[in-house]
Amino acid sequence: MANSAYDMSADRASRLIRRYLEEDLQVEPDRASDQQFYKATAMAAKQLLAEKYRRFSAQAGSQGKKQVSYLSMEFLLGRSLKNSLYNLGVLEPFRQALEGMGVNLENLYEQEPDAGLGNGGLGRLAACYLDALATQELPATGYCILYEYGIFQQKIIDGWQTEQPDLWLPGGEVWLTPRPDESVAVRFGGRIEEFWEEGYHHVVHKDYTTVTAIPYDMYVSGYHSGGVSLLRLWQAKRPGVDMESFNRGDYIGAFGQSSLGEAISKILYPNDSHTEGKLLRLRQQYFLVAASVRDIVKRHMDIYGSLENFAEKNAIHINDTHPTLAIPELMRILLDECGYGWDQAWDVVKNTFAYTNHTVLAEALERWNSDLFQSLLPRIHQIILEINRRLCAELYEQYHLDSPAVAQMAILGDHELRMANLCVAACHSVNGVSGLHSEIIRRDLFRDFAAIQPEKFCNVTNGIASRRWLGQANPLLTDLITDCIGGGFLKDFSRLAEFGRFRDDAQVLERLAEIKRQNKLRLAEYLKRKTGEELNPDSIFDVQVKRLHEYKRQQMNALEILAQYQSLKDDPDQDFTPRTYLFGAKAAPGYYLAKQIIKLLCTLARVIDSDPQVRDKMRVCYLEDYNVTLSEILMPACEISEQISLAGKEASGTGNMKLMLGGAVTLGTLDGANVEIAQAVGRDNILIFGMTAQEVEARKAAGYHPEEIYQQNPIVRRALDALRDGIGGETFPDLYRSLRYDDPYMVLADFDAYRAARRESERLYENRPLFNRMSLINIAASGVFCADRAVGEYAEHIWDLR
Ligand code: 26W
Repeated sequence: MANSAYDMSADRASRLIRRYLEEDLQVEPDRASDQQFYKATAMAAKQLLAEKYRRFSAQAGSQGKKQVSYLSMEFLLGRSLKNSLYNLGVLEPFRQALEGMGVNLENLYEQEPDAGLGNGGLGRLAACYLDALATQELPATGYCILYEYGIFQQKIIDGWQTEQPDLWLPGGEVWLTPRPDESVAVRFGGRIEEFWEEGYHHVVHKDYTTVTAIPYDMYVSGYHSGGVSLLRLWQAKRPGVDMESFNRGDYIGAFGQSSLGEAISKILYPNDSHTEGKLLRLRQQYFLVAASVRDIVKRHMDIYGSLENFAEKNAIHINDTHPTLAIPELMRILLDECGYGWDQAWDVVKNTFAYTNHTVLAEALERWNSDLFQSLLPRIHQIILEINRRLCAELYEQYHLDSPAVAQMAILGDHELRMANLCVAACHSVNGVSGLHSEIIRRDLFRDFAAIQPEKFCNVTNGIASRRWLGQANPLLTDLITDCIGGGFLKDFSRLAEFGRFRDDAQVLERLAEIKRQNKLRLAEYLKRKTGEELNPDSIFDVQVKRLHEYKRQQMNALEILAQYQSLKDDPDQDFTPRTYLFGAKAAPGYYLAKQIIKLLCTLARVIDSDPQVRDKMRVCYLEDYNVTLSEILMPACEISEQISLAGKEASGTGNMKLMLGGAVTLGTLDGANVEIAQAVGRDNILIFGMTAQEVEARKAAGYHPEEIYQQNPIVRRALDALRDGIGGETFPDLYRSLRYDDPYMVLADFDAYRAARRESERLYENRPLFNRMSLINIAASGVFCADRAVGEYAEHIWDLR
């Protein structure tokens, strides 16, 4: 397909921007603010995106191409202006056009709020995949909810996280195109009546409440390709008049369906590791899938006029279990609205759906109370029970499994509906997000299913939108690589490997070091501007950025900082390379221990900073409100990438990939994609420490007693005692008790190895040519972690698109 190559001159860009300023915003260019210029430029970009999308989708439609629908409760997009101009290939003409009007494009970027429609890894992954799908020219639609409030903004007050609402639409809405004509009605509650008539089974849904789903479209352009992905975001509105009530003569009731409907798309649940079982969350989930499945069916019918070839032309992807109800919803449409028999409908469903699991934490596996579910979604409940009945019968009769096995695999158990089991039973493909994680799924989480249907299970290691973190966020490094190997790697990241040839080129290594320094300075200046804090660019930038969770072990990092501080107090003259410890993390609002860990980090920052003996050697910096935009400044400036989760717990990680791409050396456990990073760079170019997933299991089986380590290890004991007795006037009793007596994530077991690895990283860093060489090798090996590769694997092995 034709390249994006717009015939875009600075003149035309200028005319576009002026037109939006004058006609839409009613302001003369010489009087417009940066905010108005941002909006006009965004509208101009949106026009180009929409035109390109129309061409792309018309062509895909006319060629009868199979479509991917990516259902996800989260899309963590960040900002769109730079990405859109960059991917459309019109950045330079727009820059020039704005310059001609006396406006600096970089300043306009700063006007845009992040679209924070996600919590962390899962949501950011979905956003990266839209970019890669478009670049690969695979026709794809992402479906999500148009949350009025995205992930909360984090304010640290006196060391404690507080949450503030993230009202992103005032600046984010310019990217959205409302499509009210494609609205969909979604039904909740009510009751089901069934009867037979003329040999047909009829199902009638009565006394339900209707919520209208209004689509708002966003576009994500591919890079140097003709492809554009659509992201359709549903907004909930109660319909103006409820015709059922109206016709019953309930005039007031007809208008008064409260704000319940609107509440559905009000806010993103800020929780990424614990299911809450809340009714509103279930409403959100069904709202998303009912609107999306209806939309997919409608678009299919528009082209083909029949659902006979639905599975042949549609792949629907379920991003973790949150959109699972798309499965019974499609069954419902086929059975109740299209007159399909059960087996025929089930065939369509099975061939359509694929599921990705993103977590093995038991508390994150979704289960719904069966009664609550039945009252909200009576028909969907019936269908799930029938799926379960048939599943159990098949497991007994066809696979001859015993009751305990069947009870494990059943969808209904302990009066709860288990979403993961429904996904595994119904989908033709189940994948994990790294080699290790996919193994754990097969051997542990879903072992009974894997035993009978091994062919269903596969792995697709996560990937990132490498162009965003390299081409856009790290222009200096992009230039260096381009000088070395030419520019083609941005379209084909496997070519990044060619950069590895320069690992012993002293000049290139020196330039690389200088670029890192520039990126560190850029971060330091940004922080100085934002917070007044000053960083020492000559210190090691050691970074741990990700959601705050015990399994990710930010507390282990904190404990090591504390131990090192104590050690420097004892022996101020010891060899020690100055180090800046950077943290960025949001904690779920109700996760108390996580908030205490933030408080500990902030306390360490304060105590160390006010200690003249140590402050030039160590500095802890807690970055408030870590988000996509901050990560774009941070990733290129980092030297040591902390990936220290308890082995077996982090499904993949994607920050690890972004940091590696920026030239950071990973200091981590053999968990998630770290395993594959180690394979890609070789053991000499990564710092691996701690127990393996197998060793973790063995240690647990043998009985793990952190108290023994506390008693035997003076460094651990001293650091822990300080948590109990006080640091800078603060005590951390809950953290102390948790680590000493319970330590569910085995911080103490890995502590010595972690400390040794940290010291080893200093030794490597002191040998700068060697460290620069490691850095270059990491960059060169990161091509495989590009999302282009990952979506290529989904397309070929799971969606059957090629
Ligand atoms: C129901 C509450 C809830 C919400 C979100 C539970 C679990 C989640 C997500 C599945 C958590 C998540 O973001 N998982 C992360 O997914 C990334 C993308 O695959 C992985 O890289 C991370 O390792 C994984 O933690």
